[in-house]
Order: sequence, then C-alpha cells, then structure tokens
Amino acid sequence: MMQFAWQSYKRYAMGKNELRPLTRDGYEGNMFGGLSGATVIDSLDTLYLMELKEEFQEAKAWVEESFHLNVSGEASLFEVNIRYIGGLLSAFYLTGEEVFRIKAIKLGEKLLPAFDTPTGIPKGVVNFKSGSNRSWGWAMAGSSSILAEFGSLHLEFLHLTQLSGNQVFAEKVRNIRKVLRDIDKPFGLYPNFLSPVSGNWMQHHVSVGGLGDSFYEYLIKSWLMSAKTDMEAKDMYYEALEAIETHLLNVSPGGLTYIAEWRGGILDHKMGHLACFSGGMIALGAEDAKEEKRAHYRELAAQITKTCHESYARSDTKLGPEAFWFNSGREAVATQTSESYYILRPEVVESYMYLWRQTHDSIYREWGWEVVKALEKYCRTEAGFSGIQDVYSKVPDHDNKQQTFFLAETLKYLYLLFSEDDMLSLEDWVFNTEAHPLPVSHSDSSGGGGA
Ligand code: DMJ
Repeated sequence: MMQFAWQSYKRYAMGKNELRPLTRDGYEGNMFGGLSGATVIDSLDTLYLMELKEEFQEAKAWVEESFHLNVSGEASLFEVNIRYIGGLLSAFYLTGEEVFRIKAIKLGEKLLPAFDTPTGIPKGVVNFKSGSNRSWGWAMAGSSSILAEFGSLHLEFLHLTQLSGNQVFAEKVRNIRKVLRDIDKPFGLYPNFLSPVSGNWMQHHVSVGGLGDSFYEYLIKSWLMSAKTDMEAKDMYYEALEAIETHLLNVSPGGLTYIAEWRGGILDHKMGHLACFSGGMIALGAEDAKEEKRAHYRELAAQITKTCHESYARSDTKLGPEAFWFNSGREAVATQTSESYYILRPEVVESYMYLWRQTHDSIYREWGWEVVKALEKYCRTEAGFSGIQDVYSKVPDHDNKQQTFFLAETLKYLYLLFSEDDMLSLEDWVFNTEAHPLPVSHSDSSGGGGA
C-alpha cells in the first residue's frame, strides 16, 4: 500500500504537497506558506522503516535538490511544525543524514516570528516574507490562538535546540508551558481558545478532539521523551486527564465509553474521529500513573478504543465517520451527511497500535486488518488512495485527495501494528502528532526538563 501510494504520488504529483488521484495531478493547498513536497517530507521515515530503499532515495534526493526554503507565503505554524519539522527530524534521527538536520533547523528559524506576541503564545499563522503573524480568522474573529496548535510544538522544538545548540527554540516552548501552568483553568479543564495578547481564555469550549487533541498528547509525550524527568509535564497530564474524566467522560445506554465535548458545562454527546487517538494516549500514559489508577487507565483506554472501533463497525464500508454521536437512541454513528466522510485519518489505527503493544490482544490486529481491507476496497483508486464522502455508502464517492498523513501516519501505524515490539520501541521513541518518531533523551539533559 505504501509503495502504491508513493509511486502514484511520484508519478502524478512529485514535489507538490498532495496527490489528487482522480484528476491525476498535484495540489499545493494553502497551509504551508509556499513550501512544497509535504508528501515527500511526511513519507521519508515511513519509507525508511519499511525498507523501501529505492523510494527512500528518491525522496531524499528531492529534499537535497528541490526542497527550497526561500518561500514567501503564509504558513500554519502547527502544520509546518508537525509535518515538515517532525518529518525532517525523524529522517535525521533514523539516518544521520545532515541534510535533514540542517533543513529542519533553518525551517524552525523561519517559524520564530509567530512567537512575537505580548504573551509569547504564538499566533497560528506566520508570514514567511514579512515575518509578521496573525491568528486564524475563524478563531474567535481572529483573536485567539488554538490550544492544539500552540500546545503541539514542545517535542520538535526541544529537538531543534538539541540539534542546533540554539536555546531559542526551547525557550519558546518553555514559555508556553509556563503560561498554561499558571493560568486559571475552569474545573481544571483547558479551553481551546486563548488570546495571545491578554493570555486569557476566549471561550469555554473543551475537546479532546479537534482544537484540543494533541496538546494532551504532547504533555505525556514530553514526560516520556525527557526520559521521565519532566515532572511538570507529567503532573499537568494526569491533572488534565482527571478533569476530562470528571467532566467529559460518559457511558452510553448501550455501554459505550466516550469522551464528549464540553461547552461551558453543557455536553455535546459526540466524538470526533480526531478524538480517537485518546485510547492510545491513555494506554501510553497508564504505566506511569499512580499505582491505584494504572489498571483503571488501561481499561479506560481499551473501552474508548472499542467505541472508536464501533464507529467503524457500524458503517457500511467499515471505515469510520469524521464525527459520531450518542443521542436519540443512536450510538457511535454520524447523524448528518456532512460528518459522514472519511479522509484517510490515522487516529483509530493509532490506538490499535498502542493497545496491541500494551496488551498483545489479537483483537487489535484483527481490527487493524479490517481497516486494511476496507481501505483497499473503498479508498484505493487507479492512481492512489483517496478519502470518501460517505462511509455509509458502499458506492465510494472519492474526495480526490491522498492526504500526506495517510503515508506519515495511517500506513506507518498499520505497519507497526503488525511488526515486532522492538521496531521503534516505545521505550526509546515517542511519535510526534504526525507519527514522526523522535528519540527519548536517555542521557541528555537539554532535551528534558519543562520549566
Ligand atoms: C494529522 O495531521 C495529525 O495527526 C494531527 O494531530 C491531527 N490531524 C491529522 C490526522 O488526522
């Protein structure tokens, strides 16, 4: 599948950000500030791990010869960080090739103007030409930074400092940590919108899915990546998880455990596909919880993962919708056609991978194999893989996009699900939120402590 996805991309879209398999061309999008080749960068480590040597060399040669950083558009700080910086860092750590290290650091420097705000909380968009920044227009009328965006820089930025010797990257993310640690949190929860000017929450919407998700993931992974020295990250993670459990966690009448979304005390009884990474995260964090909570977190992780599997099992394609609800007697299904699409997202197989590593229960491989079969049946086209508009229809209406995270994450997590545990051991590696592996800093203090 990876070979086919890569070769299709190479044939029709090499150097563009994404492949459009129906029109057989490339697409640049508007998230990367004029940077190209997002699929190349996101694929490097997956190709390398799968020992697709020729394909890896093609990707590396493109980075050496054609990946230019002198671009001048507006970029998403978050997307450039998780896909490009994450992809380059992993490629460097896996191969030791200098080109990846140097380009990661140069690109990291281009992101720094995003942090020029009164609080140091970065804005979401950085202009590579002028060095100005702004918030997304949709984020509370352009007034807010997004928790998942400014909360998902810590892992990569500590590595940028480690590889460059330049403290500025680590200082930026330590400041974000400090702001978040010190601010008042309603019921211990972290709302999704924060003003980078005043440092106040702008709306009380809390979600473990979109807008919030990877902030929580980066807390537990900061702890793990620091070789368990970053106590602040550890404490913040378990405190946040307790608050989520108290205020957002629910069990449906049919017995399915899910994490709802919270709006100032009122719950939306829905889970986004994005929130399904949380089964894996809770499993990953279970072992370092207080002893009396460990078994509980293992069970919670298994239950949430089971619910996410149900969202797949209850569709006609055996792929899950973008969001699913628990109301009016319907459970784990989308209630509107606008939420019925599947865009090759990884979160459910990501949780299967973590649960497999933790339990070795063969059910997770069985569930993963169901996904492989469904992807082959409904998402494979003649010229690459594509998302589909409606998981409840057996006649696929393709969306004409082979997302870069399909190669970075979905296929990598599936591969790891069927690999031995020492293939990127969880003792030695953490995955950034785009599934790019970063090494645990076993013997190095500069990659560790949060404060
Ligand atoms: C990826 O870019 C990352 O996993 C991100 O954290 C969330 N969205 C996509 C995949 O669904």
